[in-house]
Amino acid sequence: MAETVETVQLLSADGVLHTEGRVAEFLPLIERLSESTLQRFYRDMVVIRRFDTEAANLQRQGQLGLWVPSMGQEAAQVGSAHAARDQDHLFPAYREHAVAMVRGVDVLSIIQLLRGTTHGGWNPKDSKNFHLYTLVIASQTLHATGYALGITLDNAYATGQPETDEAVMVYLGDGAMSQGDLNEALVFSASYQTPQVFFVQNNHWAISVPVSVQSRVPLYQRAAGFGIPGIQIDGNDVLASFAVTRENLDAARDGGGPRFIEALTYRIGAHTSSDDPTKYRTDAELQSWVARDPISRYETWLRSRGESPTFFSAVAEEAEDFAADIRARTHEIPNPSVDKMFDHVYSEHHAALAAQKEWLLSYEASMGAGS
Ligand SMILES: Cc1ncc(C[n+]2csc(CCOP(=O)(O)OP(=O)(O)O)c2C)c(N)n1
Ligand SMILES: [Mg+2]
Repeated sequence: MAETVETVQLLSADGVLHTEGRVAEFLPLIERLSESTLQRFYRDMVVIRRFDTEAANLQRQGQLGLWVPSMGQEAAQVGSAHAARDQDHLFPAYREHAVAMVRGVDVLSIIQLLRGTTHGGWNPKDSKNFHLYTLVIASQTLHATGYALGITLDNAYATGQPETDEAVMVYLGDGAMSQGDLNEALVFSASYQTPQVFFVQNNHWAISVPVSVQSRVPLYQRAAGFGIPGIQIDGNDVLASFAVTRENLDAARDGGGPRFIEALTYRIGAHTSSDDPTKYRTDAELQSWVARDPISRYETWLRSRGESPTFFSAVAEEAEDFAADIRARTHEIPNPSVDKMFDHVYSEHHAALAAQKEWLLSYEASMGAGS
């Protein structure tokens, strides 16, 4: 039988900060934050939501092949991303637009990816070790654990101590919990006590399959079977997401081995622009999550502690400018030449590929100018 679940929530759905019970252990991490950091959480959530709607519109207008909405998951992403330290390595799935932005990725790169003009998008070395999007479900968990294992080994040779400077965080979804890759990553991570956090955004759906089918116990409780401490948080609470992730990443960094966080949240939009969620979920369920919106509860809290109305209007204006800039730059993205797809298949010259490239170029040329 599953044990009783205690979800860590610092901010209630109506924006009141809890101070009693288990949350007390996390409050000092929030109390230490500067006003500008608290403002930044709000700004990032609002800007990325506006980006998300703009990108969805661009997809409907034929500018993108596909869009993957992140609406509703802003608090889980913004809180955890700010909890990571600059030297940490973050491995995303494909919906972590807010994490990308916080780590310094120009999110136009995500647009380019879904427009099909780039196959990678950004260089992790230029974006505070935010690694590339991964569409093969849960494969990034193995990449992350492999990287974390490398840190462990380097550290063992260099210092012989378990503490490290760098930690790793991997983002995955509730559906990814059912993949073999994730379960292998958990085994290796526990065996070798890698400095890493598994951050699951349980948005309750894996396309049309509800999490209730994927797991008969709360997802975080599975971690215990691997010998990994697990915790469940209200993923729509940016403060809980920040504080719990900060504590767990630092524990992993300090030699405590891997940690597992399940952030309860909800995908307000469709799985992708190719999906119609009205076919498999009820409006009542959707509305129950809209009522627990991550941005409005945080705004209520900021206002209750005296944040000025001009701050909120400035952020709204910034979000509009951000979206307008994305739209303008999307229209300016150049089309890559057709032979570009061959460029990074092999690191060295490959005769068969060269022949294919030559064939495609001559075929294109046979179409005449303007093809
Ligand atoms: C190995 C693999 N199997 C199937 C798919 C098709 N697929 C794409 S997204 C998805 C659902 C993933 O759900 P979840 O892990 O909860 O992430 P979410 O999309 O909800 O963020 C599936 C099955 C895939 N991309 N890779
Ligand atoms: Mg999911």
